[in-house]
Amino acid sequence: MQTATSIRNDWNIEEIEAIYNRPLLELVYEAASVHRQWHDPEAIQVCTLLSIKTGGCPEDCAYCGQAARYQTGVTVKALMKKEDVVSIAQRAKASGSSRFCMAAAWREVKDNRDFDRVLEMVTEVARLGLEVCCTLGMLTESQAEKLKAAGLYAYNHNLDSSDTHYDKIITTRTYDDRLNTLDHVRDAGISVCCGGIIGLGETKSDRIRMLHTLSNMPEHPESVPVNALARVKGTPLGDMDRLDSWEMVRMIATARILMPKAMVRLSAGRMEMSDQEQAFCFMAGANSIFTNESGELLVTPNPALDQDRELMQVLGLKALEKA
Ligand code: SAM
Ligand code: DTB
Ligand code: SF4
Repeated sequence: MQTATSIRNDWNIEEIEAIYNRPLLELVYEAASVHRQWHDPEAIQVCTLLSIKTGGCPEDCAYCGQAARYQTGVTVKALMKKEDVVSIAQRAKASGSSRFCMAAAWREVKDNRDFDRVLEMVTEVARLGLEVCCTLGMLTESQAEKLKAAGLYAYNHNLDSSDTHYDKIITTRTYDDRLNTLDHVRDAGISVCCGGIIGLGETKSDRIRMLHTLSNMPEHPESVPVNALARVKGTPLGDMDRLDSWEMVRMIATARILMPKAMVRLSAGRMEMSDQEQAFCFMAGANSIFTNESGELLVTPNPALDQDRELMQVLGLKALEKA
């Protein structure tokens, strides 16, 4: 693969705006071209996402079905047993996943027995030969180091939205809290997974600002999940309008052009997309999806494994062994 485009960390807002606003097919064509310079266009990384601790979260994220303060009907579940997590990871590997992400509905990690159990899970899942990722909320430096020592490959911590829109969505923590955790992850030598959500009532300029923050990090995140809001009844954003999929395509294509090396993940929102809409996202440079044998992402529906397998076959895509 040739590497004609270079990696830049000095994008300015006007440049990003110009890319984002290009005529759609021109934008997709350019993103697809960049994609081919850095990645195998026939490969998609399938990541299994597992909620290891569900619901009852003290935070007030307006989109989230797991926040204790909203009546969403989600059943609170304590931290899973290590053995159960490891057997799900084994099955995930057997079904073609090369990355396994464990998510907990925590505001932050606390240094207690639950964290010790997560560290053991990390070690055992890593031993299976999977890229192991966690998303557990805020981390201190020493917690990031412990995760690294346990064998953690990547940590997911999203910006969620732009700095300017952030406090309309979450008030129980700040944008700087997010950035601090990301610094701790980077400093511990863990691969960074960081993206956001669109469809939260933000403006186009908010989306561009979020892409600006991501693409100007001293090192780009190795992984950029692009989520469309999965609307959950009972949350403040439960009645939002469905996001126009072309916005997803623009977001993915712009992320691909700004951060050519990153894995761009078509994350939440696939349940409401047709095969054709998803195919457009892959054309625009998305090269990963999340899946789970339960048919749920965390607490919202997600396409079944068979359905994804069929879509990949129709599009001639193969599962990437490892990124
Ligand atoms: N509690 C931890 C945290 O918030 O960092 C980790 C788990 S949380 C579910 C991980 C990410 O999932 C959030 O930062 C958000 O970007 C995304 N997310 C959560 N609910 C979502 C929804 N309903 N639609 C789209 N993305 C969502
Ligand atoms: C990410 O950016 N998307 C995934 C993963 N990281 C943890 C989570 C999406 C959650 C979707 C809504 C739900 O099922 O709760
Ligand atoms: Fe809690 Fe994470 Fe949901 Fe926010 S997104 S309410 S921190 S589980």
